[in-house]
Amino acid sequence: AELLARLNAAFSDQQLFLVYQPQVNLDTRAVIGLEALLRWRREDGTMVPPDRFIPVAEQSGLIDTLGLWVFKTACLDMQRLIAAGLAPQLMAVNVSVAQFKSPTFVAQIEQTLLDTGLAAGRIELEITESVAALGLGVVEPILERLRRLGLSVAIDDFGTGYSSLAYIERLPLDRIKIDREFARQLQTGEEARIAALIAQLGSTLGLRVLAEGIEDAQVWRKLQNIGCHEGQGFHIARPMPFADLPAWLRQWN
Ligand code: G
Ligand code: G
Ligand code: MN
Ligand code: NA
Repeated sequence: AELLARLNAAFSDQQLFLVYQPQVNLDTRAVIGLEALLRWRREDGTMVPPDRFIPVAEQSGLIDTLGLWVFKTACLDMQRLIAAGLAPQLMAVNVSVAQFKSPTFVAQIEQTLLDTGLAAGRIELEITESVAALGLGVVEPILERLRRLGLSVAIDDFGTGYSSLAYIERLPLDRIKIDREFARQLQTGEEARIAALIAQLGSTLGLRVLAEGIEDAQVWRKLQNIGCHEGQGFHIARPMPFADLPAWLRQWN
């Protein structure tokens, strides 16, 4: 309850901001997207990790307001990059289950796109495997509506949680994001059997596959060898404030 009060205050004091992490094509090195990630810096300069405050926002219902602010800010920043001629194809925005199941979610997304003038095709929403718990009958119509608007949808942190192959086959998805645990295994020299299976699964189902957590050049190469062609991670770039993006995007290629 105390954290919630501080989070509410932080939201009105503008202590919350977004950082952006580039996503690249591992074969061509081209930047294909940016993932927006929420950050909270308290007045004394200390950071509160999203793993701590997002669950609090979810339980309190603040996530609807917060999530909408994240979405709108990411849309506006994407517009600024487009205007500067620096934007990659996609801006990826995380959506929590609590937001996703809200009856006004899709309408708010649609309205925000209208308000910001951003084309829906420039946005990818990242949902986690835990949306599966809502049931196919709930999830499928929401994804269909998002797709009709023109948005892409990725399943985030895939492979460690509550993965159901039936869901992955049935739902209208565009991309699978392999959980960073698998890049970590590759880094420590373990065999990449599961990651390879996920890459194959993506290719069988016609989904793009992106690996998270690439921390060195060897992992990058191993991922290519198992048929994974997209990635993000500290070896490419750490999540950075919007102000640092133009310089990074200009020097990358
Ligand atoms: O950026 P970092 O690795 O610390 O993020 C930790 C977790 O917080 C990740 O699982 C990420 O998906 C989640 N997260 C970061 N930003 C957002 C956001 O804007 N909305 C939601 N729902 N989750 C986020
Ligand atoms: O769950 P999600 O994919 O949304 O989480 C993204 C989080 O992963 C971000 O908070 C980001 O800081 C973190 N992250 C991104 N790249 C790397 C990496 O190469 N290594 C590690 N350990 N974390 C990463
Ligand atoms: Mn994510
Ligand atoms: Na993830």
